[in-house]
Amino acid sequence: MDIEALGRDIIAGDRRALARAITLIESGRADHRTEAARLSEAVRGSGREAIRIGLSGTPGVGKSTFIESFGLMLTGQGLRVAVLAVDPSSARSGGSILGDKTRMERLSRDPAAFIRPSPARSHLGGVARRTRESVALCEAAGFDVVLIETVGVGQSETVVADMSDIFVLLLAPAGGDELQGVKRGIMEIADLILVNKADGDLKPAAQRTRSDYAGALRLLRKRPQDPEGFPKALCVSALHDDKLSEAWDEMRALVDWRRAEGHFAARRAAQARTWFLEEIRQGLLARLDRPETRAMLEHYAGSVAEGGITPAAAAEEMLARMDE
Ligand SMILES: Nc1nc2c(ncn2[C@@H]2O[C@H](COP(=O)(O)OP(=O)(O)OP(=O)(O)O)[C@@H](O)[C@H]2O)c(=O)[nH]1
Ligand SMILES: [Mg+2]
Repeated sequence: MDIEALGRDIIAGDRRALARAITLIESGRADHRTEAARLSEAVRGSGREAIRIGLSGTPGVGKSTFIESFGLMLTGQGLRVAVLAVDPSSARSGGSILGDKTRMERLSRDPAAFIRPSPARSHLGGVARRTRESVALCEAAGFDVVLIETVGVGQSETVVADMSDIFVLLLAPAGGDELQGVKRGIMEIADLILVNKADGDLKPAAQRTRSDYAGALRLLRKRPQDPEGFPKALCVSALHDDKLSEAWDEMRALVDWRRAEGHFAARRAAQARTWFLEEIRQGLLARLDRPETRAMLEHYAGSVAEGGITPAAAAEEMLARMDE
């Protein structure tokens, strides 16, 4: 494959080239990994910068509905929007792709939008790495906004926040006065909380939920990357297109402030460091899978099991041999 030509086609805005490149990135084959790394490097100099928005929320909260409405609003303003997803749970992936095809029907037909569902059947680390590289490709392809969706399971919110400029948490109106079991760690990474379904009978509950969360956000430690009034909680209705432009105004205000204050670039720099260290960690782990290393592992594991050497001494010896 001519990687340099593929990179040029992506930068020229060729959507088929972008789709092909993401398929390459999603491949687990070692030669494809090498090509994907070359491709990432080839598009690095595009000089384009999208707003990367991470979006998380539990199943049924309205993520797909929100992305469809919000995405159409943005394309209506002349912006180009890419939608990617981090969904590590294999059980859901088939269903969620199907569901999203119907729920994002209009957006997926919009020529200014590009939607790519999460690759199926993979662990979080693998999906994260592929999504992160795909985000960079979408950015190079000239998309103004890249939405990265994740369903709130386990570590996936943190992973998405680590590849986003701003992180948006979507919530549903709560019945009682409890804070819906949103973990403190998630609250701490949220830049904007949107209480969705603030329409019809649910509106009063949505407003109560919003003010509960606004109160909870005020109790959190002040972060240097926030201007006055952030993080913020708002009510929206994805189904009725209500308050979506207000939500976008808040996102833009936050991004503008962070750009002006240097936090935007600093966050991306910190993310690049994090992902580099993660690549190294993954690369070292992958070395354990090499046949000669596996054989060595088996050899030492056998000795350890027989009591011929302690686990610590065996590990020391094997690591020293691997360094040779
Ligand atoms: N009343 C109301 N219903 C909504 C709103 N947004 C979404 N819904 C409904 O909530 C249900 C779930 O919406 P989805 O957009 O599929 O939710 P999701 O978060 O993508 O769900 P998963 O993909 O399963 O994680 C659907 O029946 C939507 O019509 C809203 O703003 N108001
Ligand atoms: Mg969905």
